Amino acid sequence: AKEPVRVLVTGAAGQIGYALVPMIARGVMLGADQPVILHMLDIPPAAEALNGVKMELVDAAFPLLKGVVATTDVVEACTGVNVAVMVGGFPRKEGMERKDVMSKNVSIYKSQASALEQHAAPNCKVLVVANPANTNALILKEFAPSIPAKNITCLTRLDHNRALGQISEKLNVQVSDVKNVIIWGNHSSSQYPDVNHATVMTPSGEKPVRELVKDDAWLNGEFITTVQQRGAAIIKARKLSSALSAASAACDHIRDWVLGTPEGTWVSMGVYSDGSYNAPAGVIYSFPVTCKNGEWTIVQGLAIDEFSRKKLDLTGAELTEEKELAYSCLS
Ligand code: NAX
Repeated sequence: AKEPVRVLVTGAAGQIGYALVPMIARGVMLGADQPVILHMLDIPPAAEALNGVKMELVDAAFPLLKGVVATTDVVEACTGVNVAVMVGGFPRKEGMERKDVMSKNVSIYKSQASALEQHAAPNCKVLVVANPANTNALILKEFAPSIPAKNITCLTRLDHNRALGQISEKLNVQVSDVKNVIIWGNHSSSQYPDVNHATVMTPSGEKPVRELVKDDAWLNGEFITTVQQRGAAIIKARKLSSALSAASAACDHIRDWVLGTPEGTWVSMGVYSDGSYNAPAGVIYSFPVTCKNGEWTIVQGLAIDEFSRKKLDLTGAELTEEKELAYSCLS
């Protein structure tokens, strides 16, 4: 039998946490044959709710779940973890300045970076979900210098999956037949959902999405804004932000990273930029990646047209600005 993998979920008493922990305990993240031990962290005001989640995990009697650590102590939470999903953060409240929210999250991610660096298992893989996700991940990277930069990522898979969903609805095809959309840049409304290399499997083979949709105005307009603003549309409808889709995307992200992407398929991940595609280097930027043996690689050589170039630059500039704002919170 396989050794259990320890998976940390921060903000585990929140709504994404509530959707995510049962998925992990059922093997959705790491595979149906992979035992897990869940580490759940939240802050003291949420301690009682966190304990309630732990009670429900016990009550669900998940065969793969070999243990649960529910704590408000960051060191206990981080000790020995192989995978860390960072969902906890400080939300933007009405009337709050962007800089104040950034400042709160910078201090959270700075201290959690140190705890992970000192106490997580070697080669721990980190996924930041909490917003501003790219910049929280960057802060985590900066303050955990002994964790390889390759191990620190942020979630743009929800945006990627939303783009697949929109194409599938538009063409009335199965979402599993659509692939290779790309989310470029920031997980914010400046992100660029790109379908220029996306395809659909049809009875007569793989066809480009553009050829099948035959509506460039929609693809260059409404499609992009729908994906960019989907989070706001969910809040309007549910009076709560996306939770089950975010949890599912977090599982997809880690699963593909650990177990690999299928041949010929790429996914979107926020990763430490090396300047590929002339994106700013030194920020966490979402790229198309393939994964093999637990490592991601940016897909190279894709053609970027003038329309796309502008959008890649715009979201890159926003990330550079966020980085500067985050650094100004440190001093
Ligand atoms: P909730 O407010 O329901 O849950 C957040 C939880 O984090 C709370 O239980 C809170 O007590 C806890 N928390 C706060 N500070 C903490 C700390 N220092 N250490 C540990 N836990 C802490 O929010 P939820 O809807 O679950 O969303 C969580 C985060 O995901 C938010 O930042 C949200 O903006 C972000 N999202 C990111 C998405 C993405 O695609 N990257 C999509 C969904 C979501 O909006």
